[in-house]
Amino acid sequence: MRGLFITLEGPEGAGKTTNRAYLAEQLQAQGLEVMLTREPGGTPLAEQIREILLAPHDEPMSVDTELLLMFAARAQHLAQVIKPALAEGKIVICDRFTDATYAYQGGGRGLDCSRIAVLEQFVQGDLRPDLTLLFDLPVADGMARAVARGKLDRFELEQHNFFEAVRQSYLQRAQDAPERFRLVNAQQTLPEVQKSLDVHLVEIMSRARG
Ligand code: Z5A
Repeated sequence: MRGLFITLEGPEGAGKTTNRAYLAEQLQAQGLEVMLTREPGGTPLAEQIREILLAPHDEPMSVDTELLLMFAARAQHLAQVIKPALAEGKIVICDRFTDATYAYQGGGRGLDCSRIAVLEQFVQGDLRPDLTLLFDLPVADGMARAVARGKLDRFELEQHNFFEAVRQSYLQRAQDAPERFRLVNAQQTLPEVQKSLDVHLVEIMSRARG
């Protein structure tokens, strides 16, 4: 038996973390086993890599270093958490995964996506998310939410153009793989966003029950 691998994606302040908990509650209320996790991170070692990635440093981090650290954390996360949970038949809901690498390191930093694809294959083999909810909202709205929340990390200190490229990259990926992506309008109020998630919850429940 293999579980279901759901990823949540989107730019800053899109509400992934907030809605991750909502999705889990709804699924658990139906008796389904859910495991919530996030990237970069999800294991003690991968969380240490996350700290290196998110903290501002005096020494600039090269784009290749950033890319390799993302995949190093992912390799650890897959081995320790994601693959075992899927093997136990759980629904894994992961806040960001490899689409974020294509959006941030590819779209935002301008790395050639073919290099990301090589690492994706190396680290993941054939494993890909079954379903990806893309929480989309204009950059200015997401940044306003992130700023209101407090101290900004190394990524959040980037400029508007970077985030616009990230958003466009996500939207392009969703357009290229409509069978996997579901678009969520994250600009709405939280109750409206959660209401719009109901249709996706029905799909997740039906797929989880096979
Ligand atoms: N990154 C990368 O570059 N490459 C990769 O491969 C991966 C990641 C995996 C850390 O990710 C960084 O790593 C991230 C990309 C990069 N860059 N940044 N920054 P993260 O997911 O941990 O960090 P994040 O994107 O900054 O998450 P976030 O800002 O926490 O966004 P969120 O989880 O989508 O939003 P939230 O925390 O649920 O909500 C933000 C605030 O808005 C909060 O105060 C909420 O109460 C509020 N909120 C949420 N929804 C609403 C609505 N609908 N209306 C009003 N207010 C709302």
